[in-house]
Amino acid sequence: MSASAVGTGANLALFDDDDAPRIEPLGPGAVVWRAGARAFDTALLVAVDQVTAQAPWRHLITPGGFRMSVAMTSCGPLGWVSDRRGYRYDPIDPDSGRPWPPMPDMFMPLAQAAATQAGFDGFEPDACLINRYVPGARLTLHQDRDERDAHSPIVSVSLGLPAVFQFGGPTRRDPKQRITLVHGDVVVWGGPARFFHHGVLPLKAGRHPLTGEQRINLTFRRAR
Ligand code: MD3
Ligand code: FE
Repeated sequence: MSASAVGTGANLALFDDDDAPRIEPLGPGAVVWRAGARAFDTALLVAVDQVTAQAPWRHLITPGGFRMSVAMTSCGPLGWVSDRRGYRYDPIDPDSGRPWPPMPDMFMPLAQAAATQAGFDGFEPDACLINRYVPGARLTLHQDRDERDAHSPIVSVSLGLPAVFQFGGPTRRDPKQRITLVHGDVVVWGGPARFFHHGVLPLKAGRHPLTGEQRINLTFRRAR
């Protein structure tokens, strides 16, 4: 068995090679930290359950009147809201009338460690959006441009079933790369990539030992 061992002398096989965290550049300002969140997966999923106990999953309605196939919630000072009035960041969960739940303890250090590793020091996210995909759910090609802070990156953490992520360029018709994001992958989108078009293809059916028939994605943003 080959393994990346941490420590000297001791036979500490913490990771199989497939599970060992490693960094892959993806494009201008975009970096994938493969398996970067793998060591915290169970704690992250417990924390997601705590958030959704206070701010349950919901299917937002786009300004065009379509129900999103992805279920969402948020935590932290700001959450993302969509309705027929448009998209915005809001400190109040419209479903409860209360502030969004706080970010669970390990969220901030993980997001900051990822950002720092990709060259974005001092990342102070004020919103964490949580997306839930079941088989067939998808996110059509879009740009994230509701955040007022254009200098901060977006950090995303994938948990559960794998997804095929589409990543284009500054215009809608730019050529697109497809990359598969698996359980534990962390991606930092900064610099020019911050405003590139992107989307998620319909989730394929499957079962993940920790999440069942779902994919959970966390995105950390500085919205204002
Ligand atoms: C590239 N979420 O919530 S995460 C979103 O997997 C969103 O749930 C996807 O796109 C998901 O807005 C993708 C990766 C991601 C997030 C934000 C980006 C990629 C990005 C912003 C700019 C460029
Ligand atoms: Fe997005």
